[in-house]
Amino acid sequence: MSLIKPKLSPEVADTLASGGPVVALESTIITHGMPFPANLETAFGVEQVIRDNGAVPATIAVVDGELRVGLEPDELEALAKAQGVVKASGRDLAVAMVRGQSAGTTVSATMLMADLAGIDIFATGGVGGVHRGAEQTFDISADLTELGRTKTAVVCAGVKSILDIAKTLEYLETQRVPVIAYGTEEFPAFFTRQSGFKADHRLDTPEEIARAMYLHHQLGTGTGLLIANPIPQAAALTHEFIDGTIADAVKEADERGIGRKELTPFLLARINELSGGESLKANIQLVRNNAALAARMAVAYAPLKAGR
Ligand code: PSU
Ligand code: MN
Repeated sequence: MSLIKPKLSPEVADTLASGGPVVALESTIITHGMPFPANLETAFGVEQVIRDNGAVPATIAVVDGELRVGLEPDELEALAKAQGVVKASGRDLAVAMVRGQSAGTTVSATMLMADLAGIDIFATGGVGGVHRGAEQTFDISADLTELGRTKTAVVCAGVKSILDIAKTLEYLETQRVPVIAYGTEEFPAFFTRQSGFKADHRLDTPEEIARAMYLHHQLGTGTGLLIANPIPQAAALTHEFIDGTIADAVKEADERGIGRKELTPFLLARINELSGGESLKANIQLVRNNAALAARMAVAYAPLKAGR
Protein backbone atom coordinates (compact mmCIF):
# COMPACT_ATOMS: atom_id res chain seq x y z
CA MET A 1 0.00 0.00 0.00
CA SER A 2 1.46 3.35 -0.92
CA LEU A 3 0.66 6.13 1.48
CA ILE A 4 0.52 9.84 0.73
CA LYS A 5 3.50 11.84 1.94
CA PRO A 6 2.49 15.31 3.14
CA LYS A 7 4.51 18.29 1.90
CA LEU A 8 7.32 18.98 4.38
CA SER A 9 8.96 22.36 4.88
CA PRO A 10 12.64 22.30 3.85
CA GLU A 11 13.78 22.59 7.48
CA VAL A 12 11.57 19.72 8.66
CA ALA A 13 12.57 17.57 5.68
CA ASP A 14 16.28 18.13 6.32
CA THR A 15 15.99 17.46 10.04
CA LEU A 16 14.05 14.24 9.53
CA ALA A 17 16.46 13.07 6.83
CA SER A 18 19.37 13.41 9.24
CA GLY A 19 17.48 11.72 12.09
CA GLY A 20 17.20 14.93 14.11
CA PRO A 21 14.50 15.76 16.67
CA VAL A 22 11.20 17.15 15.35
CA VAL A 23 8.02 17.94 17.31
CA ALA A 24 4.66 18.16 15.55
CA LEU A 25 2.06 20.78 16.53
CA GLU A 26 -1.64 20.83 15.70
CA SER A 27 -3.57 23.70 14.16
CA THR A 28 -7.17 23.36 15.38
CA ILE A 29 -5.91 25.05 18.54
CA ILE A 30 -5.07 28.00 16.24
CA THR A 31 -8.23 27.98 14.11
CA HIS A 32 -10.82 26.91 16.70
CA GLY A 33 -9.17 26.77 20.12
CA MET A 34 -8.06 30.34 20.82
CA PRO A 35 -9.17 33.82 19.67
CA PHE A 36 -7.02 36.06 17.45
CA PRO A 37 -4.38 37.40 18.18
CA ALA A 38 -3.61 35.13 21.16
CA ASN A 39 -3.77 32.12 18.81
CA LEU A 40 -1.02 33.49 16.55
CA GLU A 41 1.21 34.74 19.38
CA THR A 42 0.88 31.34 21.04
CA ALA A 43 1.65 29.47 17.82
CA PHE A 44 4.86 31.45 17.27
CA GLY A 45 5.79 31.27 20.96
CA VAL A 46 5.33 27.50 21.11
CA GLU A 47 7.54 27.00 18.04
CA GLN A 48 10.24 29.04 19.77
CA VAL A 49 9.97 26.96 22.97
CA ILE A 50 10.59 23.83 20.89
CA ARG A 51 13.68 25.41 19.32
CA ASP A 52 14.93 26.58 22.72
CA ASN A 53 14.77 22.96 23.87
CA GLY A 54 16.78 21.62 20.97
CA ALA A 55 14.17 20.38 18.48
CA VAL A 56 12.56 21.62 15.26
CA PRO A 57 8.82 22.49 15.32
CA ALA A 58 6.49 21.24 12.59
CA THR A 59 3.08 22.88 12.68
CA ILE A 60 0.64 20.72 10.74
CA ALA A 61 -2.38 21.95 8.75
CA VAL A 62 -4.18 21.70 5.42
CA VAL A 63 -3.46 24.75 3.23
CA ASP A 64 -5.55 25.14 0.05
CA GLY A 65 -6.10 21.41 -0.10
CA GLU A 66 -2.46 20.49 0.47
CA LEU A 67 -1.34 18.43 3.48
CA ARG A 68 1.43 20.48 5.07
CA VAL A 69 4.00 19.73 7.77
CA GLY A 70 5.91 22.84 8.83
CA LEU A 71 4.33 26.21 8.00
CA GLU A 72 6.07 29.45 7.07
CA PRO A 73 5.29 32.45 9.35
CA ASP A 74 3.01 34.12 6.77
CA GLU A 75 1.05 30.88 6.35
CA LEU A 76 0.61 30.55 10.09
CA GLU A 77 -0.62 34.12 10.21
CA ALA A 78 -3.15 33.56 7.40
CA LEU A 79 -4.50 30.48 9.18
CA ALA A 80 -4.77 32.35 12.49
CA LYS A 81 -6.76 35.19 10.88
CA ALA A 82 -8.94 33.15 8.53
CA GLN A 83 -12.68 32.97 9.15
CA GLY A 84 -14.70 29.83 8.60
CA VAL A 85 -11.77 27.45 8.24
CA VAL A 86 -12.64 23.75 8.44
CA LYS A 87 -11.92 21.79 11.61
CA ALA A 88 -10.52 18.54 10.25
CA SER A 89 -10.17 15.28 12.08
CA GLY A 90 -8.53 12.40 10.25
CA ARG A 91 -11.72 11.46 8.41
CA ASP A 92 -12.08 14.97 6.92
CA LEU A 93 -8.66 15.23 5.26
CA ALA A 94 -9.46 13.60 1.91
CA VAL A 95 -12.48 15.80 1.26
CA ALA A 96 -10.54 18.96 2.24
CA MET A 97 -7.91 17.91 -0.33
CA VAL A 98 -10.51 17.36 -3.06
CA ARG A 99 -12.17 20.71 -2.35
CA GLY A 100 -8.91 22.66 -2.04
CA GLN A 101 -9.88 23.83 1.44
CA SER A 102 -7.70 25.02 4.29
CA ALA A 103 -8.23 23.29 7.60
CA GLY A 104 -7.04 23.27 11.17
CA THR A 105 -6.08 19.72 12.04
CA THR A 106 -7.30 18.20 15.31
CA VAL A 107 -5.21 15.86 17.41
CA SER A 108 -6.54 12.93 15.35
CA ALA A 109 -5.66 14.46 11.97
CA THR A 110 -2.34 15.80 13.25
CA MET A 111 -1.30 12.38 14.58
CA LEU A 112 -2.15 10.81 11.24
CA MET A 113 -0.19 13.41 9.26
CA ALA A 114 2.75 13.35 11.67
CA ASP A 115 2.92 9.59 11.24
CA LEU A 116 2.83 9.90 7.42
CA ALA A 117 5.68 12.42 7.69
CA GLY A 118 7.74 10.20 10.01
CA ILE A 119 7.38 12.40 13.13
CA ASP A 120 6.97 10.47 16.38
CA ILE A 121 6.16 13.15 18.96
CA PHE A 122 3.43 15.75 19.02
CA ALA A 123 2.68 18.50 21.56
CA THR A 124 -0.73 20.03 22.19
CA GLY A 125 -2.82 21.49 24.99
CA GLY A 126 -5.69 19.13 25.58
CA VAL A 127 -6.85 16.09 23.66
CA GLY A 128 -10.49 15.38 22.95
CA GLY A 129 -12.15 12.64 24.96
CA VAL A 130 -15.44 11.19 26.11
CA HIS A 131 -17.88 14.04 26.64
CA ARG A 132 -20.06 14.31 29.70
CA GLY A 133 -23.40 12.70 28.89
CA ALA A 134 -21.79 10.43 26.27
CA GLU A 135 -24.09 7.62 27.42
CA GLN A 136 -26.87 9.65 25.74
CA THR A 137 -25.01 11.50 22.94
CA PHE A 138 -22.30 8.95 22.07
CA ASP A 139 -19.94 11.96 21.75
CA ILE A 140 -16.46 10.43 21.96
CA SER A 141 -13.64 12.29 20.23
CA ALA A 142 -11.91 10.65 17.27
CA ASP A 143 -8.68 11.62 19.05
CA LEU A 144 -9.14 8.56 21.25
CA THR A 145 -9.64 6.06 18.44
CA GLU A 146 -6.70 7.63 16.59
CA LEU A 147 -4.52 7.06 19.66
CA GLY A 148 -5.60 3.41 19.40
CA ARG A 149 -4.30 3.02 15.83
CA THR A 150 -1.54 5.57 15.15
CA LYS A 151 1.85 5.42 16.81
CA THR A 152 2.38 9.10 17.61
CA ALA A 153 3.17 10.03 21.22
CA VAL A 154 0.95 12.95 22.24
CA VAL A 155 2.01 15.31 25.03
CA CYS A 156 -0.98 17.05 26.64
CA ALA A 157 -1.93 18.57 29.99
CA GLY A 158 -4.54 15.90 30.65
CA VAL A 159 -8.17 16.53 29.76
CA LYS A 160 -10.40 19.23 31.13
CA SER A 161 -13.62 18.56 32.92
CA ILE A 162 -15.73 19.63 29.93
CA LEU A 163 -15.14 15.91 29.42
CA ASP A 164 -15.97 12.89 31.54
CA ILE A 165 -12.44 12.21 32.75
CA ALA A 166 -13.18 8.76 34.20
CA LYS A 167 -14.78 7.55 30.96
CA THR A 168 -11.95 9.06 28.92
CA LEU A 169 -9.40 7.07 30.92
CA GLU A 170 -11.51 3.90 30.55
CA TYR A 171 -11.70 4.41 26.81
CA LEU A 172 -7.92 4.85 26.53
CA GLU A 173 -7.49 1.62 28.48
CA THR A 174 -9.79 -0.19 26.03
CA GLN A 175 -7.79 1.26 23.12
CA ARG A 176 -4.51 -0.04 24.65
CA VAL A 177 -3.05 3.44 24.96
CA PRO A 178 -0.61 3.87 27.85
CA VAL A 179 -1.30 7.00 29.87
CA ILE A 180 1.93 8.26 31.41
CA ALA A 181 1.90 11.16 33.85
CA TYR A 182 5.10 13.17 34.00
CA GLY A 183 6.45 13.72 37.49
CA THR A 184 3.17 12.93 39.25
CA GLU A 185 0.86 10.04 40.18
CA GLU A 186 -2.22 12.01 39.27
CA PHE A 187 -3.80 12.44 35.85
CA PRO A 188 -3.97 16.24 35.46
CA ALA A 189 -7.13 18.11 34.42
CA PHE A 190 -5.71 20.73 32.04
CA PHE A 191 -6.37 23.97 33.97
CA THR A 192 -5.65 22.22 37.27
CA ARG A 193 -2.93 19.81 38.35
CA GLN A 194 -5.37 17.39 39.93
CA SER A 195 -8.34 15.51 38.50
CA GLY A 196 -9.05 13.09 41.31
CA PHE A 197 -7.95 10.21 39.06
CA LYS A 198 -4.61 8.42 38.98
CA ALA A 199 -2.73 8.00 35.73
CA ASP A 200 -1.77 4.44 34.85
CA HIS A 201 1.92 5.19 35.04
CA ARG A 202 4.34 7.76 36.31
CA LEU A 203 7.72 8.58 34.75
CA ASP A 204 9.98 11.36 35.94
CA THR A 205 12.32 12.23 33.08
CA PRO A 206 11.98 12.87 29.32
CA GLU A 207 14.66 10.20 28.77
CA GLU A 208 12.58 7.54 30.55
CA ILE A 209 9.52 8.52 28.54
CA ALA A 210 11.53 8.28 25.30
CA ARG A 211 12.70 4.79 26.28
CA ALA A 212 9.14 3.73 27.10
CA MET A 213 8.04 5.01 23.67
CA TYR A 214 10.81 3.11 21.99
CA LEU A 215 9.99 -0.17 23.74
CA HIS A 216 6.24 0.33 23.24
CA HIS A 217 6.83 0.47 19.48
CA GLN A 218 9.37 -2.37 19.52
CA LEU A 219 6.66 -4.53 21.08
CA GLY A 220 4.53 -3.99 17.99
CA THR A 221 1.61 -2.60 19.96
CA GLY A 222 0.69 -0.31 17.08
CA THR A 223 -0.88 2.30 19.36
CA GLY A 224 0.05 5.82 20.39
CA LEU A 225 1.02 6.96 23.87
CA LEU A 226 -0.57 9.74 25.88
CA ILE A 227 1.84 11.75 28.01
CA ALA A 228 0.08 13.89 30.62
CA ASN A 229 2.11 16.86 31.80
CA PRO A 230 0.53 18.93 34.57
CA ILE A 231 0.22 22.69 34.09
CA PRO A 232 2.97 24.57 35.99
CA GLN A 233 1.90 25.45 39.53
CA ALA A 234 2.24 29.19 38.94
CA ALA A 235 -0.15 29.12 35.97
CA ALA A 236 -2.69 26.62 37.36
CA LEU A 237 -6.26 27.66 38.14
CA THR A 238 -8.05 26.42 41.24
CA HIS A 239 -11.00 24.03 41.17
CA GLU A 240 -13.00 26.64 43.12
CA PHE A 241 -12.39 29.15 40.34
CA ILE A 242 -12.90 27.06 37.20
CA ASP A 243 -15.16 24.06 37.94
CA GLY A 244 -18.38 26.07 38.22
CA THR A 245 -17.56 27.96 35.05
CA ILE A 246 -17.00 24.72 33.14
CA ALA A 247 -20.29 23.32 34.45
CA ASP A 248 -22.12 26.49 33.35
CA ALA A 249 -20.65 26.29 29.86
CA VAL A 250 -21.57 22.59 29.53
CA LYS A 251 -25.14 23.35 30.66
CA GLU A 252 -25.45 26.21 28.18
CA ALA A 253 -24.23 24.03 25.30
CA ASP A 254 -26.79 21.41 26.24
CA GLU A 255 -29.64 23.95 26.42
CA ARG A 256 -28.70 25.44 23.07
CA GLY A 257 -28.42 22.01 21.43
CA ILE A 258 -24.77 22.46 20.48
CA GLY A 259 -23.14 19.16 19.63
CA ARG A 260 -20.86 17.25 17.28
CA LYS A 261 -17.78 19.10 16.08
CA GLU A 262 -19.04 22.50 17.24
CA LEU A 263 -19.20 21.44 20.87
CA THR A 264 -15.52 21.62 21.90
CA PRO A 265 -14.84 25.02 20.21
CA PHE A 266 -18.02 26.44 21.78
CA LEU A 267 -17.05 25.26 25.26
CA LEU A 268 -13.50 26.63 24.98
CA ALA A 269 -14.71 30.06 23.82
CA ARG A 270 -17.48 30.21 26.43
CA ILE A 271 -15.15 29.21 29.29
CA ASN A 272 -12.75 31.93 28.18
CA GLU A 273 -15.54 34.55 28.27
CA LEU A 274 -16.97 33.37 31.58
CA SER A 275 -13.54 33.25 33.22
CA GLY A 276 -12.66 36.77 32.12
CA GLY A 277 -9.76 35.48 30.03
CA GLU A 278 -8.14 33.48 32.86
CA SER A 279 -8.68 30.14 31.12
CA LEU A 280 -6.91 31.39 27.99
CA LYS A 281 -3.90 32.56 30.02
CA ALA A 282 -3.62 29.15 31.64
CA ASN A 283 -4.11 27.43 28.28
CA ILE A 284 -1.19 29.34 26.74
CA GLN A 285 1.16 28.46 29.59
CA LEU A 286 0.32 24.77 29.59
CA VAL A 287 0.84 24.45 25.83
CA ARG A 288 4.28 26.03 26.17
CA ASN A 289 5.09 23.67 29.02
CA ASN A 290 4.03 20.67 26.90
CA ALA A 291 6.12 21.87 23.96
CA ALA A 292 9.22 22.00 26.17
CA LEU A 293 8.68 18.44 27.43
CA ALA A 294 7.95 17.14 23.92
CA ALA A 295 11.14 18.73 22.59
CA ARG A 296 13.21 17.15 25.37
CA MET A 297 11.58 13.78 24.63
CA ALA A 298 12.36 14.21 20.93
CA VAL A 299 16.02 14.95 21.69
CA ALA A 300 16.19 11.77 23.80
CA TYR A 301 14.24 9.67 21.29
CA ALA A 302 16.24 10.52 18.15
CA PRO A 303 19.34 8.41 19.02
CA LEU A 304 17.17 5.47 20.17
CA LYS A 305 15.32 5.46 16.87
CA ALA A 306 18.57 5.72 14.93
CA GLY A 307 19.95 2.77 16.94
CA ARG A 308 22.80 4.87 18.30
N1 PSU B 1 -9.04 20.95 23.72
C1 PSU B 1 -8.45 22.15 23.92
N2 PSU B 1 -8.11 22.93 22.88
C2 PSU B 1 -8.33 22.51 21.59
C3 PSU B 1 -8.94 21.24 21.37
C4 PSU B 1 -9.27 20.49 22.45
O1 PSU B 1 -8.24 22.55 25.06
O2 PSU B 1 -8.00 23.26 20.65
C5 PSU B 1 -9.13 20.76 19.96
C6 PSU B 1 -8.02 19.78 19.56
O3 PSU B 1 -7.67 20.00 18.22
C7 PSU B 1 -8.72 18.44 19.69
C8 PSU B 1 -10.11 18.78 19.27
O4 PSU B 1 -8.16 17.42 18.88
O5 PSU B 1 -10.36 20.05 19.85
C9 PSU B 1 -11.12 17.76 19.71
O6 PSU B 1 -12.35 18.06 19.14
P1 PSU B 1 -13.57 17.06 19.35
O7 PSU B 1 -13.91 17.12 20.80
O8 PSU B 1 -14.65 17.63 18.47
O9 PSU B 1 -13.11 15.72 18.90
MN1 MN C 1 -17.30 14.92 19.23
